[in-house]
Amino acid sequence: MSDIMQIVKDKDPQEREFHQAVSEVMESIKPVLDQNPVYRKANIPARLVEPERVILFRVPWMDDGGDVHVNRGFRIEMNSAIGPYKGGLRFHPSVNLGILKFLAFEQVFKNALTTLPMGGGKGGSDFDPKGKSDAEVMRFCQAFMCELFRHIGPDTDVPAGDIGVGAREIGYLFGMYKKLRNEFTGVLTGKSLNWGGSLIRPEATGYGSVYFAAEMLATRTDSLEDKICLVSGSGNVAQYTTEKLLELGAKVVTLSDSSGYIFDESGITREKLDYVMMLKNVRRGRIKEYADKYPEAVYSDLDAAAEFNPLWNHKADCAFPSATQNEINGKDAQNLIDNGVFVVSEGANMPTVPEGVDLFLDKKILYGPGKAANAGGVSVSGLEMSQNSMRYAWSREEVDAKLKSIMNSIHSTCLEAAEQYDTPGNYVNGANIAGFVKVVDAMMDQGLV
Ligand code: NDP
Ligand code: 2IT
Repeated sequence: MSDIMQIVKDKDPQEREFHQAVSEVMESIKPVLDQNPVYRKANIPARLVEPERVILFRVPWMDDGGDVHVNRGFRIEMNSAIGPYKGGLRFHPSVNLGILKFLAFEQVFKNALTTLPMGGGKGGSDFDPKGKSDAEVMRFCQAFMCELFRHIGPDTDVPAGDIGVGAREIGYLFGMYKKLRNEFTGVLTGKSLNWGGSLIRPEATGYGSVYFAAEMLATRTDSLEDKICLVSGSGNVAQYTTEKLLELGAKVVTLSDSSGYIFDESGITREKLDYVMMLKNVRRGRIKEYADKYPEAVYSDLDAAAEFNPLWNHKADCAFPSATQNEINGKDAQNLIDNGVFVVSEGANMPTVPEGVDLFLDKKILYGPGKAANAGGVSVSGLEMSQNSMRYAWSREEVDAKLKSIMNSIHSTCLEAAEQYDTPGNYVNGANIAGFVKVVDAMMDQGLV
């Protein structure tokens, strides 16, 4: 296993997030490889860490003032053993190959856990939608799709949203795809309802992360009722995590963006959440304004270089990191535990550094890693694909019931795999092992391709 990590690091020394994601999976699957020598004989670990295909392209676009800009576009087609490549697009200035490879790698195992036939992929651009006009975002999306369209398709590769890509961007991307291909197909998920989207897709990641937390609590005959919850982020995942927590009787006291966070000890009510949704989704404002509107809340700036993030340093029962990777460092993990947090359900992808993960496991808290806890989003994307193929739409209740049942199944699959390999209650090992076995068995069946 140290060999494979050495190979990965030697090949791409700068891809730190990718090394982090690979290292965690490789650690979990050691006993599976020991018990199944055929996997090593087929050199499965080396095949898993090399994307099937990487597409990197120039995206030239013009701003409202007539100036020309050039961004980088990417699509990582990581693994198609169990279905077409599937995974989101991220538009954020921090995007690079290493970040997208980590996300695509995680996506392979996550998608395998959903029980739906989806391979793994991820893409995006270092374009920053913040502060851009709708017209600029549209021109960027069109320019991006002018290259991406030749690589994707409803049975080949089906992108969706992620950070910086929501309903507005999916609309512009779909419009250009349809024009270029002269085809109306389910080539993207997260579409708006009146042209092929699925009910509950916007809600799915946040709702799923809360359903997963509820399942974890149920193993200790406990529930989310009256639990105090810390939520980070204020985008798609954070908003619907908060919505479902409110519905289940929990109290949410924090939200954040990359500039700062609010602490509202009295709790974020339905009315306050409606304000956040308008602020973030319509006005595209900053979370700071929440404290102007609701003076009982305290706003603090966040400093990414600080020793710890004060958002994770409040008395609480549960934490729902829903912003970005590595947002919980070792000190934050210790602060969470010291403040009484005993449930962590990851809406974001890889939000906890390895030192924090080890601490959570060591202290036996209920810790749902992203590839299990946030799989609700891609699951309903899979359901959107099914509905598009059937040219049919399920009701809100039907999709929500399927989402709930998928999250329950992911939860029990993780527990069973963890138990089978002698680490009961370890959802990290459970998710990595169960996802791994499903994908590599398909790879073995399909031969050396
Ligand atoms: P959004 O773009 O809707 O929201 C992202 C939120 O996180 C914003 O509040 C943003 O603040 C904050 N954020 C982003 N980058 C940083 C950063 N570097 N530092 C601090 N805060 C940051 O994205 P989503 O809600 O869709 O995604 C959030 C997380 O959930 C990501 O990790 C994503 O990969 C994951 N995820 C998303 C799924 C989905 O269906 N959308 C599915 C599964 C996982 P600001 O506005 O200041 O940038
Ligand atoms: O990380 C993720 O699972 C997503 N951004 C959603 C992917 C999808 O295809 O819906």
